[in-house]
Order: sequence, then C-alpha cells, then structure tokens
Amino acid sequence: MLVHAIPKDAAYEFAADVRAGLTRAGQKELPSKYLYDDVGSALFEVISRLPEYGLTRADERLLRRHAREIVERVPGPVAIAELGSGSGHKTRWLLEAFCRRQHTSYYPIELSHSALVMCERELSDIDAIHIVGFEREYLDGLLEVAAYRRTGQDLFVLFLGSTIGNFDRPAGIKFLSQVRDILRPGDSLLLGTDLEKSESQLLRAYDDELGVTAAFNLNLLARVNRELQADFDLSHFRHVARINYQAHSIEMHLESTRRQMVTIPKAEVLVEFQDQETIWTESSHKYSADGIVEIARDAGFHCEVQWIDEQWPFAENLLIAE
Ligand code: AVJ
Repeated sequence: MLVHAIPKDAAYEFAADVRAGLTRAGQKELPSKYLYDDVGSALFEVISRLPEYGLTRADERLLRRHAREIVERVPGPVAIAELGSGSGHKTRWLLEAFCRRQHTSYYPIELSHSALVMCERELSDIDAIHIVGFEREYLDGLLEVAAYRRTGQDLFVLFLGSTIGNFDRPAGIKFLSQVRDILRPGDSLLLGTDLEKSESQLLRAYDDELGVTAAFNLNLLARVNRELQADFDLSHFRHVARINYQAHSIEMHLESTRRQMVTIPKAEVLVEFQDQETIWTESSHKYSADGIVEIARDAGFHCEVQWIDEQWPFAENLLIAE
C-alpha cells in the first residue's frame, strides 16, 4: 500500500493542546483524538469486543446484512474514502460487495500509521481492490482523495462507528458541511450513528466491569507521561463515565482523587488539581433516527435510507449530497 505521510510536528501540537486544555479556566479538558495512540487504539479494539459495548458489533452487523443493498443504492463507478478506517475489519463486507461489481479504489484516511498498516493487511486480499492510505486529518485527506477522482467517478465516503458522536451537535453539523463542500451533488456518505439507549446500558458500555474503558481513558495520562515527560501518578486519578442529559451524550472524565500538582516539562506547565476535579476527555453523543435526518439536511445532504439494528440501537444512514 502506498501511504502518503506528512512531516508535521505532531509532538509540538500535542504539547500545545495539552497545555491549553489543562490551563483553561473552569473544566479542564484533553481532546479525545489523543486517546488513539498505538496503546489507545489497541485498547479500543478490546472495548469493541466487550459484551457491554455493543456499538461496533451493531455497526458490523448492519454493514454485513445490508452490503448488497448499499451497493445497489450507490451506483458506480465509485471511489471509496473512509474517515478513520481503524483496523478495516468492519469495512470488508462492503468493499467485497463493491469489488464484485467493479474494480474499486479504497482510500482509508487515518492519523494512526499502524492502523493504516493493519487496514491494508486486513483488506488487500480482496479481489479487484486498490488501496491507497492517507495519513492525514479527515478533511485534509478527503480533499486529496477528491482531487484524485477520475471523470465520471462518484465519491462514496464512509464515516462509521459513530465517530461523529465525539462532536457536539453544532460541531457535527459543521463537520458534515465541510465534508459536503468537498463532495459533488450525487456523491454519498454512509454515516454510522449510535442511537439513544437506556441510562444503565450506557453506563455499563462506558464503564465496563473489566476496566478496559478505564485503562483506555487513563492511557491518555500515561501518554502525556511518555511523550511530554509528565509525572501524572495514574493511581491518583480514576475513570468516570457520566451522562449529560441536556446534550444527549455520555462523557468520560479523569477524576483527581486528591489535591495534587503535576508537572509537564515538554508542555512547559505545572498543573494543580483539586480533590475530585476532573479532566473531560471525551463525549459520545447519542441520536434519534429523526434527529439524524435533520442534521443531514442542515449539512446539505438528504437522508436516503436508514438501516437500524434492533439488538443494539444503532443506525447506518445513507446520505446523498444535494
Ligand atoms: C470510537 C468514538 C465511537 O464514543 O463510543 C468507546 C470511543 N470511548 N468507549 C465511542 C469510546 C469509550 C467510541 N468511538
């Protein structure tokens, strides 16, 4: 696989974001994208296999069950771009179905180099597939993919796994509008969204018995220690999952279990934590089926079909650029 990488100072950006997030007045925060270094990505793979966390399995079930119908609704020829491919595992069914129809180019766009490599390993045995990975931010990668398209070729963008849920509603609409601006009318976007479910189900999914989600969250502090030479004592922080009823989301926080000071040399900062003060690390928004139709419309798409999993409320939404 060809991988287009960019030399950018990732370490510098990380330091700047950590500094900004931990020195702001009010709620301290760290951007959720930093949860996914190699350790974090591996831990998320484990989360997706936990009995309490049905999201990834629901996504895969829908893609497998409706692959043929999705192909029928997206007439070719298409180039397929995926925002955040992960290991590529759940995309297999869809890619096989497209490649059965005709030779198809697949462009995974991922910040994680190792995820891109895994993705190629997982999918390159499919007949009639051409894989080119982009180690980029989503919109930068999509812009390049769009520039690659041949005349007469439509773009089919995959944004699966409810990654959109990390954005709040206005930011989600803004992001989808930016995707829409890169597309042409008639191009399509398959958007995977986790639907609203019971409080107890959500709390179990984001605070599992085995503590894998806790490890996934705490790894962010371990990463700051590894990469910025900080001295976070992980035993003095605990993972908390908290429902935000107003925002229709579940949040992850890291709660300080005492008053303490932490030094982060490479971010040139000393941070004080009060007892029970938290760092907000992630929000996962949950949607109603009708809400997604509205969000799509606000972003310049119309929602053509929704496939919904009954076992674990989750929707696969086929959106067409207006
Ligand atoms: C990968 C963003 C969809 O929000 O459910 C899983 C990440 N965080 N457990 C989600 C996650 C805690 C996941 N997404």
